[in-house]
Amino acid sequence: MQALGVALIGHAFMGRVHSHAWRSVGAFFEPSLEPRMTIVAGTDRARTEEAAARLGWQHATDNWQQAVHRDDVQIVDICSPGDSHAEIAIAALEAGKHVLCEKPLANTVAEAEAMVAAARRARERGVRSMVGFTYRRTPALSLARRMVAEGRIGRVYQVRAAYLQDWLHDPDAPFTWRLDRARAGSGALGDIGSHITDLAEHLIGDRLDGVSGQTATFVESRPLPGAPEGTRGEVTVDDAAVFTGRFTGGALGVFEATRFAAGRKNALRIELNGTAGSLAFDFESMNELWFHDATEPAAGAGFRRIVVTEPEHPYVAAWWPPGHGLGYEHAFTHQARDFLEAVAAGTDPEPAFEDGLHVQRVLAAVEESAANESRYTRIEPDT
Ligand code: SOE
Repeated sequence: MQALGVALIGHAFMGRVHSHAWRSVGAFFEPSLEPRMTIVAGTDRARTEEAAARLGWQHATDNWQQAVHRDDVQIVDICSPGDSHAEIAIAALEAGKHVLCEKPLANTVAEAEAMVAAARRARERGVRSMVGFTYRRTPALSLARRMVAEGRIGRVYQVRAAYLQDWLHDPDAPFTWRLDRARAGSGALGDIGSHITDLAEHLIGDRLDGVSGQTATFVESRPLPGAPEGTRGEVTVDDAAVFTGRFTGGALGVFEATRFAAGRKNALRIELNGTAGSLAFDFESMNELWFHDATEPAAGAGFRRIVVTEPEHPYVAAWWPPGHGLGYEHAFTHQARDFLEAVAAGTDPEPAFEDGLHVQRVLAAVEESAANESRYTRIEPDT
């Protein structure tokens, strides 16, 4: 079997879960190409060497350019903060390397456009690219898409999507790069709002054609780790974002992304209501999909729970016997498998950079709408 060398850029949370995926994909899926965990790049040499040893990478470097341009590297996997995505992805594509890039694709629409242009030029030379909207590959959500495509809920009227976390609920939770607009692009909106935007569109197979949004920053500064006691970093992104939108096919969407939903840890919830029924999912119970068949006689109808652990369910056959559920990390292994298969087949993996650019446009439109008071209809105060 042909082996392809992988260079991982970044080794924090996303780098660790991607490392797990590259390590496990061969053992469970027998992909047509074998990924070789060639090199990991970070910003600090000692910490990157330690990460390489712990996560299973052959080499470590504090110079991403060096990793990208190695002759024994054919895939570049970008897990670094958003402000580095465009530069690394474009350099890698120009060097003829296939690119998997974490979401959101970029920090701005302009960067995402440049990345799409580079991806298109590279595609003509057989070089593949993909953006990591990984939740698409959670089996219950892949099943939901299959059921929508099969017409099980009919024409979709409404989408209700929320991504709720609470890791910033404590006002003294430390400052991180994710709270710095220059590094992260936006806050909850881009980090987790991007996921539900992509997912809603992917599940119903339709695009948003406009949005109306509001954003808020509830805690304006936070303790700066490593700085003298009392030093605080300014939060320059949204803590929460809400928006509504219309899909081109006529469905309505309601979206909510927040890091302040006390008690909600990683509650990615999505519900679809259609002419023939409804589907509902919550990542906190990720092996379950709820389905209501509105064509059944009303007396016996109601939401029923599908436990998505059968071999007939997407991706599941490669793992455990029925009932032995999967976790957060498994979708990343599915993503690595699908990426490798597309490279082997000479086809374009999905979601493409074009999908990432479209989501970037939605995020920018939400911010523009939120900033534009003239599009905000005020309610007369009580007299
Ligand atoms: C942090 O909010 C985060 O790690 C996101 O960046 C990921 O994309 C999501 O999978 C989990 O939450």
